[in-house]
Amino acid sequence: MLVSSPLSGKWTASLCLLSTLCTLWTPAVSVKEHDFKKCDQSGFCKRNRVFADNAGASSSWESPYNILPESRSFKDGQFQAIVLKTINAKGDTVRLPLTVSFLESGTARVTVDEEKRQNKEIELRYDSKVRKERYNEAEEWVVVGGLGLDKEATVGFEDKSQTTVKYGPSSAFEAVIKLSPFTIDFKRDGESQIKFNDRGLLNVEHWRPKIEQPETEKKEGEGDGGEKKEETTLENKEGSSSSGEDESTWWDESFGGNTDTKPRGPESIALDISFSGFDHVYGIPSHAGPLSLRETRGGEGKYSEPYRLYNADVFEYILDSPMTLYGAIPFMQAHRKGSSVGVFWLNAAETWIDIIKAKDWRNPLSLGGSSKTSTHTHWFSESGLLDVFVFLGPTPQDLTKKYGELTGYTAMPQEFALGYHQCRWNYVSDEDVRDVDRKMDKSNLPYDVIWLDIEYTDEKKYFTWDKHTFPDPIGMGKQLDNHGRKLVTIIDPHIKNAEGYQVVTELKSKEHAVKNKEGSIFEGWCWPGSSHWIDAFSPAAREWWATLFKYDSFKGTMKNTWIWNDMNEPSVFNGPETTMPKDNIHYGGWEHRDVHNLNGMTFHNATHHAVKSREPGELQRPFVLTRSFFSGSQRVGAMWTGDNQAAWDHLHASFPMILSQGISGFPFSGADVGGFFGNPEKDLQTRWYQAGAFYPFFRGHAHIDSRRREPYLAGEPYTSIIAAALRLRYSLLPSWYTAFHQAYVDGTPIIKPMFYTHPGEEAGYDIDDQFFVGNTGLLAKPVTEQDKVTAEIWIPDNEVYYDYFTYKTIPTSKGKRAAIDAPLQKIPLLMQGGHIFARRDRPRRSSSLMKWDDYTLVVTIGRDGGKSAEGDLYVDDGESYDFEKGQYIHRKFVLNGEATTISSTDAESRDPSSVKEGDWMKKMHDVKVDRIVIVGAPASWAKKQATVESEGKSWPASLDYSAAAHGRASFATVKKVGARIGADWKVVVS
Ligand code: NBV
Repeated sequence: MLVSSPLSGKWTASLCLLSTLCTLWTPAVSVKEHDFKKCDQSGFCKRNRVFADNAGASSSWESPYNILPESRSFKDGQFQAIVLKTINAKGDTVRLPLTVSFLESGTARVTVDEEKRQNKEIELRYDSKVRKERYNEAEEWVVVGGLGLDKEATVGFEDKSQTTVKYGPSSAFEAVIKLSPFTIDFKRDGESQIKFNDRGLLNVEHWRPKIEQPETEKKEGEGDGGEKKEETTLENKEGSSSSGEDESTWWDESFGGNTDTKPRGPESIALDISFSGFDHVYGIPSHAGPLSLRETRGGEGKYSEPYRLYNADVFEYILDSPMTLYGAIPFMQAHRKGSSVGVFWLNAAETWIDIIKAKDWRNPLSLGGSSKTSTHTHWFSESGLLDVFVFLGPTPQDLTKKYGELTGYTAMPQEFALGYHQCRWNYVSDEDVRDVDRKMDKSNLPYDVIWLDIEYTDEKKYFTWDKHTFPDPIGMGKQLDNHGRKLVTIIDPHIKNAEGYQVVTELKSKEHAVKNKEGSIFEGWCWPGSSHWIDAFSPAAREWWATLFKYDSFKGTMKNTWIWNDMNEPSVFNGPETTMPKDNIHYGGWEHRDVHNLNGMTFHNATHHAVKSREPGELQRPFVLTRSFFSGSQRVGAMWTGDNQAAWDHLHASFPMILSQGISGFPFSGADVGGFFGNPEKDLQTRWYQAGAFYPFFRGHAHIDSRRREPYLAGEPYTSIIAAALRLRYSLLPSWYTAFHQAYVDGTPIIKPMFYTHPGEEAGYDIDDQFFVGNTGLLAKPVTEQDKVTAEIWIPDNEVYYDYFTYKTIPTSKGKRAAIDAPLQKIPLLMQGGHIFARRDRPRRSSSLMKWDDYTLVVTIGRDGGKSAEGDLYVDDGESYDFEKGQYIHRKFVLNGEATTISSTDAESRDPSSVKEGDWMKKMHDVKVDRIVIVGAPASWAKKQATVESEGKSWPASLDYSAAAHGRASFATVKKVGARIGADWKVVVS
């Protein structure tokens, strides 16, 4: 049988039966766009766009959705009513229960369901395999808190046309719910921010019986990539054929040779959401495009397709595109000066989002009469509930915090996970791994983790090793452990369908696999050839999955082995759009269509819990990387942006993508350093390492067909420049870890775009190639263009900025672009005045070897001349969950220029006696602040001395002062400070 892989590689099934040869396919140049649907090839997308066009074209358009006035009730923070949808000219209606919940957090939630109808024909239509209701379990996977109802919310006004509810902080928020047609206007301080159904595009495709027609009228298939398909033309009982609706895609729908049987027929939900007065919207990752989202209905500089969220293995993806990628976070933020608001569309089915921006007309004679832009979005999902959370800000920080309250914050990773990861498809043997490990050391290249891709297995049978190439995995693991290093092995969700393979035998006999539409185990093609897929929606399947990771089950793994989940969209080579048929069935009788975008997260989650329970009383925080994700995935690990290319434009595209992840609640993200496909030129590889040193997840990776490119192979000067980038990352690890802690506490992104840090500066709203790192004041703009030797960094405020490496004061001011020298060996990196951040400067081979090293603090004097600077440092054992029991150090550093002291106090004002110190905290008594570097130190310091006061003692420390020269700022170094990092101390300069 010939299988043409939608991954656009060409190989035959017979080759893949000999699975080691599976990799002999030839990759194509770029993604085959026609392997993935365009909107007009996806029935519900096309129908909803047409719906919008018809509505927009008619001046008399009226949304057919009205609230039944007498159905309204309001109790304990919840408004409930029945929305009636008029479905035909006769005036027949369908009842849609509406709930608007006002949450204590100030977030509102709007849910529209479909009332189950006593309709025999509908009942008969479905056999027992498919669940007969709209999918309503996304919340169980995604939402972990923040659902408490706001009992203070009150009805402010009600009459026969509307109900207005006041809610939120100081009742400053308002939801004006209009009855006819049904609309909601969300206001803050009386000003409209977000409107639902303002354009009348609400569309709930109600369930209806399928009337089989005699197969007389056949027509050519639509939307199947040009192939012919046979399809019965159907007529709908409720008369909508005469209403002009396009019914051709209501039932069976074909694409690329696959037919989706759609047993429940059309059931999409759609809504227009307008952001009043906002002309920037962000979020809804993952897409390879700009951070500030583009318009999608054509025209210059605009896309003509909607943004799509349908997790897929989009091989060699194209850039600047709204095409779907591997993961989906349906959280969108709108931003303008003075206001940030957002919506979270909780739906796991295929989703598309149109964006248009329009000038609002305003009477020029009225006050504030200039026209402003509003962003009008239109969301459509193929099935499930309409379930939308509304956030009224007003700051970007409020949005990330409130969204995280619902979906959870970033898991606190082990510290090693922030180090450098060395990966390739594949290290060919355990000896190869040991060799790379030795060579990294020999070349003074720090790293923490080495990775094994699919070739380590015995014929792609996960949980096994190829005995010829990896005869001694334990010996390999031990060598790595000697330097505190880890191993990551890949485990994918497709399980090889092979005789005698225990894992597949159990998967089948215990019924833990995804089923096909007939209710038998689904079989498809992936790396191992014929495969089955674990159904991680099933609790029993997840329990079984956990047994496979036990050390005595997955032999050859050790405590320093961690896991990589790939292909979990899921990728199915012979499936529609490289994934599973939508009519497959999951645990609970839900169709794959309903849960598709959750699939990757359930698998990632199952692996996370499996690894966490490898042995009783497991103490380490798991590390599991995922390719596919959904809202909530941040709670269980890291993600990367998939199969990019060794090309400058892919390097450039990585930052908008990672910044988008950050503001969308999943900041632990990175892109393959060096580019997955192809062979980077040395300068590209070098620049990519400099950029990667600023990815929250920093991993070099390469395709099996690419040339070996471990950084020691680059040769000089490249290897040394890459080593410097790695060292920079390692020295700043304390600050990266502190930033991760902040993300864990309140969802703050780890690298932050300009609109997030400077929400009042409109010129920064489009900027997505520079960012601040955590709370350090470090402003980076890694070079992502070939032959570029200067970087123009946009300066967002009137602070003082210093070059990180030269201490040169940057002659600039707010709103200007400062030209920074950036020859190949230099990363454009500035320090904003007014901060204090921590480093560990001693070069080591891995992060765990730095565990007991002393700290350097860097103080940057701001434009107030040193009256104040602040920063913090969070440290814990970097491995266990003891931090949850208070076993951590969290310091706040303050420079107070009046009295010229730099002090360290507990950042959370904890009483030291409240925590009984465990082993790690005790050992941290030996860890000190070694040096403090003060960049921009006042000239008066030239003649001053430093005294350290801590724990009832005081002692002198040497203070070296260097005056400003040749554009370089003055700086001072306090040496051998010797105060404990965990104690209160003060350095007095007098
Ligand atoms: O497992 C092989 C690769 C992996 O290296 C890559 O990082 C993933 O994104 N995997 C995809 C499967 C096939 C890629 C063509």
